[in-house]
Amino acid sequence: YQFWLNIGAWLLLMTGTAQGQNPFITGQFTADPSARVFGDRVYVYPSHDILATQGKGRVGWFCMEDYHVFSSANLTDWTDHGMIVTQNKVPWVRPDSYSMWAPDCIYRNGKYYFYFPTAAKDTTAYGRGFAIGVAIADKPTGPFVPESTPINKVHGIDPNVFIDKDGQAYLYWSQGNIYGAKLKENMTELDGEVKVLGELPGKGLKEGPYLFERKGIYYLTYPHVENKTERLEYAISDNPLGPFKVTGVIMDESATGCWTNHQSVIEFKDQWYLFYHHNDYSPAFDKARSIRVDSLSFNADGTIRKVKPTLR
Ligand code: FUB
Repeated sequence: YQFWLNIGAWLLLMTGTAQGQNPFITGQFTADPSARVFGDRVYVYPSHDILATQGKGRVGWFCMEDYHVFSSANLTDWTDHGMIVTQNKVPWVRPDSYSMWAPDCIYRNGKYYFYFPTAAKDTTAYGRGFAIGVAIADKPTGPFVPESTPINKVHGIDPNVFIDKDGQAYLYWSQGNIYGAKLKENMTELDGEVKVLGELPGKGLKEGPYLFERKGIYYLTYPHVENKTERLEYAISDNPLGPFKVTGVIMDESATGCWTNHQSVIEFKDQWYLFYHHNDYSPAFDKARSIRVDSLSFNADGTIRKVKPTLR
């Protein structure tokens, strides 16, 4: 039965939508889109969902072994620049893990820093095994060279990096709750203590942090699940490390029944956008997801207007 569900999902994916519609990437399953504006293009660094088979990943669960990057000058025509990092080439990864989960990428001083979580071989040092690594490139499309070890003192998933106007960089990640710390100028080491970020809702899993700044307000966005599926929420602060005050919902629980959602926010050509995912191409199996984008807007007081996912 699962076989026929998978075949159905693949057919939907390969024959997907016309360009310019949601989901906007066809030809492969994508999730956890981290969008960035580099120059005059938008680059999207998503996770890459594949289907686990006996002996490769855990059947019925997430299965991810590499990352691709996509770019567009108009958010309609997308180019797949190919695979930029694979678990086989990362020296500290557990080779049977297939858990290259939600990544992020940022530019600093002529280099592009790609952050990714995955299971580490060294489970003594990294608890349940999830650590966060960095791969560095001269161009947004790579080639990215992974560092030989993950970032020291960071245990968790879903890295996100923010560079403030004063040049200070911050790393955020999740492990049940959301954590943040300053990064050194080299972008590969923490600089100072790890902080739990403020008064986020106590109940339920919070993951996928993505921080952005607009008109002096720091917005910490994150998926939060209390019941069955994740809701995109946000909290605000006047400081990148908080304390943050829970402020509202950006997107309600998934309309398609996808357990996860995961967001990023950019401003491109004077318009704000929310990137997120659903499982449109695989309605019967929500570990095969597809990334989407919709416009985002703000009220006069800086609060975010709720986004309704556009239909296919
Ligand atoms: O894609 C695997 C995990 O699912 C991500 O790391 C979470 O944010 C959730 O989307």
